[in-house]
Amino acid sequence: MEHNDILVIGIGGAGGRLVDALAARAPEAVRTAMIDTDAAALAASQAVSKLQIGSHVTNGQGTGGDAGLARRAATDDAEIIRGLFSDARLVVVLAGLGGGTGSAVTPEVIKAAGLSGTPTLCVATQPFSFEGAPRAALARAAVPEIREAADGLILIPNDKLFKSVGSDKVNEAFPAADAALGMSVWSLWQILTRPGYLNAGPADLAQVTKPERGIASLAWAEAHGRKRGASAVKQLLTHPMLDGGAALGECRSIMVSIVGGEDLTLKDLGDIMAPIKAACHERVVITLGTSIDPEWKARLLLTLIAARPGGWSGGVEMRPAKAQEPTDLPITENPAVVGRGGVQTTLQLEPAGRGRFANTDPTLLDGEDLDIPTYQRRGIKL
Ligand SMILES: Nc1nc2c(ncn2[C@@H]2O[C@H](COP(=O)(O)OP(=O)(O)OP(=O)(O)O)[C@@H](O)[C@H]2O)c(=O)[nH]1
Ligand SMILES: [Mg+2]
Repeated sequence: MEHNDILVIGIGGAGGRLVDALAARAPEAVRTAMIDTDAAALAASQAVSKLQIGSHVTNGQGTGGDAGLARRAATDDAEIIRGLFSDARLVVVLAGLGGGTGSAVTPEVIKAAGLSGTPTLCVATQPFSFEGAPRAALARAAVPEIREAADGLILIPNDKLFKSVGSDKVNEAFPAADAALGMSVWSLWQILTRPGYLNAGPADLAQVTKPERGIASLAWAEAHGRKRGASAVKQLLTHPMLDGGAALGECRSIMVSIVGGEDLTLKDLGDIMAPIKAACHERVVITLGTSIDPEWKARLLLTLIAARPGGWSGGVEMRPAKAQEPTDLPITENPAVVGRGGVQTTLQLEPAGRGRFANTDPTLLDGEDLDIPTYQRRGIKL
């Protein structure tokens, strides 16, 4: 994949800031766009292409959390949105769910990309718990729609993102969180466009992030010095985004990306991969991609994407969108469904997730979180 085959689009205020954080890492390399209903946010953006939508419904003021208004903006200006994708081979959409524009325009942009035949990966943040119920509801409503339309979805709960940046001060934590996320997306971009000897392509990325896998999460670690491999993997396996690493035992498919300098050794790869493999389920499919960049001499950036069938703590929890492939889960058929040759419709149960255990430490047994109902852990539809 060429470096300009990937178009990165930020949607709404947060999406725009994430794109800027990414572009700050690789100013000339990344092809960027921002779509917003807010003229001032667009003016502040560093994106190469800027698209103001819905000016007749929002007057360029943003939607103030009104998803209906944002949806109208997107449908009214669908034609110009479609124009963005013309020669992209992969569209990466970045947005903050919980705002009007981010929540309602993101699914529309992804659907439009799909109609033009362009695969999409969406990386979206979920609102802080202190932002309140209406924003949480907007974000929750957007997720199934995005899961339905996107080829891949990675969800980043802001509560956990900010826990990972090591600063409590608002004016430090926001730039640091956006920079960390921008850096992780950059590492994926780097792996796809500048592969090393161990390659991971868009198909591998889609395998891990496709909605049928569950909810994909992203964690990262940067390290330098002689023991950088061991140090990076230690950080990664205690990363808040991976629920401290314990939940990896449930993930059946992960992707690891390593960006390093020309001094990256096989020993570094071994130091990194052995503990990751040990933390995962014995039948996990691991895809490893490396990228060598002279700028990363004596340093390395480790990024891991893992999909967990029941979702992660602090985020949206749900059953897998569709039945898992037979190789993924030990129980693949429900005898009640297949045995009598009839068709049983799926009960429309609320996604149970960890329910009232959502904010507690998982009760782990053999890598399984017993706070998640068994039918959900096994991917069984009732
Ligand atoms: N990580 C991160 N999250 C942000 C940032 N700014 C806002 N958010 C999150 O993103 C959500 C949406 O906020 P915005 O992006 O400002 O909203 P919008 O998409 O522009 O939507 P409207 O302005 O309501 O039309 C918020 O509820 C926050 O949870 C940011 O700089 N970084
Ligand atoms: Mg806005």
